[in-house]
Amino acid sequence: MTKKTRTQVCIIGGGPSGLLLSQLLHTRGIESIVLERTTRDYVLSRIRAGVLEQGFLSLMEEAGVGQRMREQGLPHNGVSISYGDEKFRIDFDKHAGNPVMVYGQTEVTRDLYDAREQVGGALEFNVENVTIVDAQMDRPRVTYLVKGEHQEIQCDFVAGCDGFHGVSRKTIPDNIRKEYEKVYPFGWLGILSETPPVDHELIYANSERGFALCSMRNENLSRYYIQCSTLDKVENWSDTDFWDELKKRIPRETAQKLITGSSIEKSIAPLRSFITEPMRWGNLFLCGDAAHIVPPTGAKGLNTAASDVYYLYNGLRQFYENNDSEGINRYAQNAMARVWKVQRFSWWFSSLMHRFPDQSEFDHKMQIAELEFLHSNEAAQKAMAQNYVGLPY
Ligand code: FAS
Ligand code: PHB
Repeated sequence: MTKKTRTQVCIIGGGPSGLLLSQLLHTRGIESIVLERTTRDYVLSRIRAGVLEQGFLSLMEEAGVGQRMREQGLPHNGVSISYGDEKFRIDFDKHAGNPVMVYGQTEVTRDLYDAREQVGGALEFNVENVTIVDAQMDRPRVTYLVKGEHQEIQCDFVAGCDGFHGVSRKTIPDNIRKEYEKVYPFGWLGILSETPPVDHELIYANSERGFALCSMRNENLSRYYIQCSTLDKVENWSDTDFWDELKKRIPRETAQKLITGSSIEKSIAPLRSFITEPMRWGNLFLCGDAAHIVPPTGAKGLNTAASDVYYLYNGLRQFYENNDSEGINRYAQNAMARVWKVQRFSWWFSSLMHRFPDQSEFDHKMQIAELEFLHSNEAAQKAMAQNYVGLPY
């Protein structure tokens, strides 16, 4: 028996994009449902982003879920960049007037799930075979299975927040969709360890042996990454091997301070730049990783999902509150304009900081020259700071 239900906005994907959109819509009395393929615990088990832009914080506050982030998040007013034993700081206060917030995506998603559940938000887990029907019509429908039972939802709009491997992007016909992709010839091996961070701010390291990143979640939870081969496997790396390699990629004076410990999570992420156009097809709107992927070097993945949510949420508000479609009609154009600028920064920073297998001596000299220029030039540091803390929405 198909249980027919109806809502205003059907959101596919219960990651940060879908949950933030659903909670923001709720604050304006706009009804939505979130359909998630896995479970709340599975979503929370994924260790991902760690740095939030000011725009993200403002959206979380507007959604009424900013309290724990304000209490437990770590505001950072700068970041360090090292090459060999050289290290310099990019001052966000001086060059951008805004800090970033170190607060893990896991905690963001937990806060959003708690908020949705507190208000009885419609959440369906373990959904299968999600299909978007009549996205071009006035009354799109979404069908899916839960425990083998067929369900159908009628709605005004569908928000495709189902990430890179979701169904939404592929609902847009191949002859309409244009995709751009750059796959990087390396990945990131990341670990989480219950150890104090090596420094009070993040350190991005370019070394002869490859990129490394020293990050954190709080005063006793550190997150480290080293560039690895795309063919590498987590099981090839003992904790000792990881720590030894990390020490060889960061400045000696930093390596001497590093407190190592057992990893509580270890994973390898591939790196790619990916964009889909258009981000809207009829009444289907793509949001976050469903529409674009950036290499994590610039900490922009989660933050660009937030700017998409900002444009879509305000467009839907305008539609429902003022019967004005201008915002949703401009969604794809507004979101995409910012996405390309973020793609550029993420590509630039990734190209600057990693060792490329086919890199010539000249290419490497160009990297070092660019790092020296960034180290010495205020205008270059200003451009870096303004991109890193987040371009305006
Ligand atoms: P998400 O992928 O987070 O969420 C999509 C949700 O949709 C998932 O829960 C999925 O289960 C669900 N879904 C998929 N298909 C579905 C279907 N057919 N039906 C229903 N539900 C479906 N960003 C950073 O800034 N820094 C980082 O260090 C960083 N590391 C990353 C590491 C990895 C391995 C990955 C994959 C991404 C990383 N990112 C990082 C980017 C990441 O943080 C994303 O930008 C962020 O998760 C985007 O959120 P969503 O758009 O909600 O997509
Ligand atoms: C993280 O802490 O996971 C992190 C921080 C900054 C990045 C990427 C990942 O650029």
